[in-house]
Amino acid sequence: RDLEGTASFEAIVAADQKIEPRDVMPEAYRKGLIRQIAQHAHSEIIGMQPEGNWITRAPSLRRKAILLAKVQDEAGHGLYLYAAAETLGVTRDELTEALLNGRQKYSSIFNYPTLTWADMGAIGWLVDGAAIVNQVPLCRCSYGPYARAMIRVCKEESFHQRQGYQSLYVLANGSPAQRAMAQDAVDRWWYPSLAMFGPPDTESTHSAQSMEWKIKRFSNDDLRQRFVDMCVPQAEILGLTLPDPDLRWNEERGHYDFTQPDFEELMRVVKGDGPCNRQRMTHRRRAHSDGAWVREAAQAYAEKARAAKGA
Ligand code: FAQ
Repeated sequence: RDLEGTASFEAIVAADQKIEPRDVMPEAYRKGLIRQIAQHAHSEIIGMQPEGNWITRAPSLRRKAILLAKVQDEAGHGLYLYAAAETLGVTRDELTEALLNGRQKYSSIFNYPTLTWADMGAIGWLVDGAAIVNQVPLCRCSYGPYARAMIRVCKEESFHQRQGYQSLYVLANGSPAQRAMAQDAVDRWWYPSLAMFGPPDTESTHSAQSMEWKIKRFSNDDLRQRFVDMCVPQAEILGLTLPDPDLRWNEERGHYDFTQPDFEELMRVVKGDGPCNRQRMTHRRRAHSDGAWVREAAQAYAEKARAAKGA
């Protein structure tokens, strides 16, 4: 495949087969994938913080064990994704550095605060729900290592989504105060979750190229609509209201009409000016420098083991 060059790349993509790390690929494809996969990996790692905030305050041992496991899964997802990005010729150190110096981004959603326990339920239901709608099509993306990582990630995300929904269901059917807490969490997380899908198609800079290369399979707006259509009946079962007075079924379109999120707010948050951007990055920098001794110890151990093998 190497000798055939770019034409062969196009043939593989056209045939819906996978591009693998050793295949020749256009430089822009490689760079675009590094951008998206790295941003995705950083999101998983930064995404541990909002929920990490509630581990010590979970209302029962069972809920605590579940939340711990979920946050741990997110670390695992970050690691698969960094490994997938590394197959494109970047190192984990370079990716970490790009996050810490602000050259690479992470999802806007993790710059919002987790104010109450009900936020754990709302994040599972809405944030993991949005992540699944966005990621299931990525299991069929043209780059093999990314597509394969997504299969396992999606299986775990769907468990995360169900646990969040169940947790929110318990609160929604609990005392009036618990019910109010659940409604408040949904009110705060709804629009930031809709914004996770990115800018509207008319303003999405990467969509056309990414769809041509079969990295993206559906547009930002199509996935956002799919997510809304999925959430409305689920909200009814919860007995909670989605905070959009204009949300209604459109018989002609066969979809729900809804109010779009504030895309100016999305861009502000992406550029670093959301409610928790500074806190998230400060924490991440501190965790990275606090972990230096672990990296050094692992390196020293690996060198010793290598020397012992050679001896
Ligand atoms: N946040 O041209 P497009 C999770 C940027 S789920 C920040 O439309 P594209 C699981 C975009 O990068 C969250 N930036 O871009 C979890 C670009 O800027 P650039 C992570 C955003 O790539 C759950 C510019 O705007 N999931 O972690 C956002 O075609 C619970 C123009 O946008 C993924 O990353 C945003 N919301 O489409 C963990 C999924 N939206 O790079 C813990 C993979 C747009 O040129 C707890 N990624 N931007 O400077 C994707 O599917 C795509 O990259 C999109 C954006 C759909 C996010």
